[in-house]
Amino acid sequence: MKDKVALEEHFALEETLGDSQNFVGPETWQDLRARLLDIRDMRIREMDKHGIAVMILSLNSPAIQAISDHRTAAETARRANDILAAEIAKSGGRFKGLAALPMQDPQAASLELSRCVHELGFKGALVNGYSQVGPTSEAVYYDVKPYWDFWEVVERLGVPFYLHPREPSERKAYVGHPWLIGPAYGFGSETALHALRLMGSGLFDKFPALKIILGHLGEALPFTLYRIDQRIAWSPLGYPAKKKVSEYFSENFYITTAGNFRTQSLVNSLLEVGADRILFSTDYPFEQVSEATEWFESAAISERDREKIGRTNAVKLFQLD
Ligand code: GRE
Ligand code: ZN
Repeated sequence: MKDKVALEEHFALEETLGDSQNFVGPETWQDLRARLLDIRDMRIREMDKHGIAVMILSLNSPAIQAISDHRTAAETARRANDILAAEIAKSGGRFKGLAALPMQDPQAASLELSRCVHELGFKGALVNGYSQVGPTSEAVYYDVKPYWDFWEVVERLGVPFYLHPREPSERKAYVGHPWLIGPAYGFGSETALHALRLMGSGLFDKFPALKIILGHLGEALPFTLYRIDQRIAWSPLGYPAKKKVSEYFSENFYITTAGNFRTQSLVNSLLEVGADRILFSTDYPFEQVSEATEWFESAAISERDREKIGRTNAVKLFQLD
């Protein structure tokens, strides 16, 4: 399939590069490092070779979210967004941008997102989970009330918010099992929990037009929706939101194939949310574009769904031309 669009695709600045180093051994790091820093050379070659017309780029993880000083977080986000905007301008339409945001300070995040959308032409935001805030580096999740003015701005701007993983905030249960903490498992369970907090808080009752994107085929949520709904309905512990989790998941969420190239999981997702809510992505350079593409092109789905997932859903969601 030609002219695919991919939207969980990362780059790094020299100063955020170190955040990605611990996930790989020294043999792999040299290559990963070069690919994170490169925007135009290797990346465009990969795109051309594998039929990707446009990549919507975002900073690596956790980057801004792990900077506990508000001002440094805001300055670094601004610098990353300006650098990305300059690359986009030189790319002849091959790249678009998702803003890095200093979520430590909801007002600064609102201002930076507005700037990125209005002045830099960005297509939305990508945030790497909870933020570490203040001297204790406490983990702050975005369902809490101080963020609702921010969400109002996101809704008004009409752009999607990509909730991307980072390592879990609670590590006690992982002690002695470091292999679980990162992208193998902890990333997904942390991000699914954050998404569930957003849904259960009633955020989408107040701001029904919000659009949240999750990678990795929804961080396993499509597989668990039925059980979550059933057990919440039965629970005496209270659930502040008006609709079922599965309803918010189908109305306010989109999921991408980033880093989850598995037909069984894609078919489960299709059965839960339908082809209009699933978008192709690779998770480059943490994944290979070749592997993502070869899997996607031959996955046992209808050609009409392949067209939607590979391109037209993204064109609509991001108003690409
Ligand atoms: C990702 O962006 O999803 C990612 C990382 C680091 C390691 C693996 C991975 O940020 O998939
Ligand atoms: Zn990613």
